[in-house]
Amino acid sequence: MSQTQTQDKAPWWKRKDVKETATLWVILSVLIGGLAGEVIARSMGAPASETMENTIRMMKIFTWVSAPVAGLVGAIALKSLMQKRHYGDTPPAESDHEIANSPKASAVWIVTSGLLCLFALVFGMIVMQEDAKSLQAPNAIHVNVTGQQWLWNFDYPDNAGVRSHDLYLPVDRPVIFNVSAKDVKHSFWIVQMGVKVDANPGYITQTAVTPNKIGVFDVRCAELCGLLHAYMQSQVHVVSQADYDAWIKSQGGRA
Ligand SMILES: [Cu+2]
Repeated sequence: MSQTQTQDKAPWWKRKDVKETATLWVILSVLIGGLAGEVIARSMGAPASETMENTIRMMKIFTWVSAPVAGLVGAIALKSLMQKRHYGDTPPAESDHEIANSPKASAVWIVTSGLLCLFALVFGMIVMQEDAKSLQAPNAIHVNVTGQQWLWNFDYPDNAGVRSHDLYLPVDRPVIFNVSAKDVKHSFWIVQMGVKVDANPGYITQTAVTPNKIGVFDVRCAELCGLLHAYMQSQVHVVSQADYDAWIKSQGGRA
């Protein structure tokens, strides 16, 4: 009894359980921020465009900013589970907890949440603005992308008649995709380039990217579109400008 009274009289930041929860909070925040950020970044593969580099950076920042929120919830939950156990039907005296009626705590929480949301909104808009840059590039090549159950068609309007099921792109050159669909809704996704846009029948949606790495990357459908949706995938070959010209020629185009 006397111990509870002494604890109650001490300011809240000097209480032992508060200090322990705070320590747990810091440890969990660092763990969540570090681990979750890495898992998110690595699960997408090495980035093959500046858009993807920006996206990964943004995901890492958002993870670090939200880690303390998850960390605080985890710390309080763990601390309660470990040291606030209670058996029987009579609730313990401290169950009538002060924080439940604290307008100050509510205000801090509402303002913090509001600021976090505002940060995510403004930051996201700046990154999206940056990503749209390639749409204005004067030297961009155009590719018409058509999704159908269950494959992708790539047409090269600068070289009429050239059509492929695998995408070929020159490195370091902006490309504008005019995306549409033949039958149902699909979603055009180049995983390692951070490009994902809906492919709707009867509409053309534009998106753009500048591939900055030579290699072979994954193209997938990201919208459940029927029985073989999971198999609706192909590849994008990012090659040098000379190899690209050679490929276009081999397909009957004039490079
Ligand atoms: Cu699909």
